[in-house]
Amino acid sequence: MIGLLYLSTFLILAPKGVAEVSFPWKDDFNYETLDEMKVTGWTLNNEWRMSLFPSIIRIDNDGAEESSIFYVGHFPSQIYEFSVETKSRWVGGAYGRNGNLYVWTRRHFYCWYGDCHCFKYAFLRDGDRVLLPINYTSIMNEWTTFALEKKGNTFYMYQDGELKSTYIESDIAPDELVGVSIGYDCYFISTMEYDYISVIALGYIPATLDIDPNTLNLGSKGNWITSYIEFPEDYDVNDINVSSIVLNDTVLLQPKPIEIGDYDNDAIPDLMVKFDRAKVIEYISEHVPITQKFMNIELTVTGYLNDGTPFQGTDTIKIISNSKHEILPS
Ligand SMILES: [Ca+2]
Ligand SMILES: [Ca+2]
Ligand SMILES: [Ca+2]
Repeated sequence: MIGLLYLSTFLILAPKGVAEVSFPWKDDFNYETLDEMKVTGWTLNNEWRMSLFPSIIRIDNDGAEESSIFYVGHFPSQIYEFSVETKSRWVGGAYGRNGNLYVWTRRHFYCWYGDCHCFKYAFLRDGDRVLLPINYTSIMNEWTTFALEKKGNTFYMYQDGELKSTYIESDIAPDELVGVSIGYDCYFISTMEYDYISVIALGYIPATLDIDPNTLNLGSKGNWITSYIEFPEDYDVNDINVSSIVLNDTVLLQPKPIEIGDYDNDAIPDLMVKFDRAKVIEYISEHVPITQKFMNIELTVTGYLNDGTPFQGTDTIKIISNSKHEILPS
């Protein structure tokens, strides 16, 4: 049984030196070797039962132990809403269970699959299985996608793009995504192939934010903090409702100047907005525990498009405290 113990172990043992992935994230299993896969951050549980084909991983279950692959601890923080999808097919053994799609959050784990033993769809929360009253049949050698989406506190379960069921999470505490896995938690003889697994962050557009200056002296007197906001493809900074822009949920932007240009010459338009430097310094002084003369802090700019879609971007700057700021013991 895949248990919470595994998750805590993986969180602690999450390979160091593997870069945080950006979104949307998709792993197509284009690996030559399982070792190559592990280098990118995958943990393989009983890898001797796994094999790679062009762009596919095959996972055997021999009826004695589970086989599963984990990708945990590499996603950016603060992803509370997401869509996770995998494409699988049953190619051997008596038990063709598609999906087998696990989502690990900070507080829970979930799994969505078609249960061919009971001929029903099934949803797991923290190991408790709910068999859905919807018939399910595996068809050998046929590819199918299973997707699990969380929006607000509701999970949406899809097969091949068709909504099959929903589940409302009763634990309303913010719960960020920490990883995904696919594979079996049970002891049936089965061979499954997986074509890809992908994760999309929902809820906000992940903006690229650059704050200028890179180093902020808390004793300095300049007028502004400048921020440049870029959007990923498919989104347009022209659609931003500029009056909604706010820094760290607190500091409103200056009404002027606001400009769309390309200050970093990467052919991606950026929206430049400015914040009152004194207000940003006041915010930092009140909210950031100053433990050293030089520190890195994160600043986040959020806002909405005219149609209400939220966006968010974070940048790290260095701050230099001045004599007015008492340095707390770290
Ligand atoms: Ca593939
Ligand atoms: Ca910067
Ligand atoms: Ca640009």
